[in-house]
Amino acid sequence: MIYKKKIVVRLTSLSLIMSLALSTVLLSSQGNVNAQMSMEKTEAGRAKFHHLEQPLGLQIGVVVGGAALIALELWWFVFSKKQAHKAEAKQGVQELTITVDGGYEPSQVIVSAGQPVRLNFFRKDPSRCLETVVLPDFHIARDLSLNHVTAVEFTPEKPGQYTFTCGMNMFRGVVEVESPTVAKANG
Ligand SMILES: [Cu+2]
Repeated sequence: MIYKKKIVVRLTSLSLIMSLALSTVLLSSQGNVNAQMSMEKTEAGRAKFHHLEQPLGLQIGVVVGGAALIALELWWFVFSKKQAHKAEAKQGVQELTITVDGGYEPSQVIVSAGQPVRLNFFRKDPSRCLETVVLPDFHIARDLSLNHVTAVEFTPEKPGQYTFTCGMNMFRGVVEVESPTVAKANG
């Protein structure tokens, strides 16, 4: 639910940015047209109408191109967005693998409250930055050995958002803990 809201907020801000960019492009192309027109006037006023058509075509091209860019951007944003991953319950433990490589993937995991969680951190990144994972809310700080899976276990009692970070708090992920009823309703 919270995640969906975030997407809507991000989409809105993205489309705002894109429309701003588009209007800037349009304005600057309009400026070019005006500059060209005034140049035509000084050179040969008669040819004005004939020459006006080309910039108009250019403008349509800019609009179409801009619209295509927006569509592409939206498509990329919606479909290539890293999704939140729901931990799968196996024998009473909600388990999920998180790849540690230039950050955490997935960086958003969904679990339900009151059930043990096991996050398997698979560290591929040799940088020392990511060698420790910290879950402050669960008083966990664990060293991750390179190219190995390190299991981190805890049981979240209350719904909420709990962050996990690298030792220096530069990379972050979030454990979204849902109440068991919500988790059931979402399937
Ligand atoms: Cu770090």
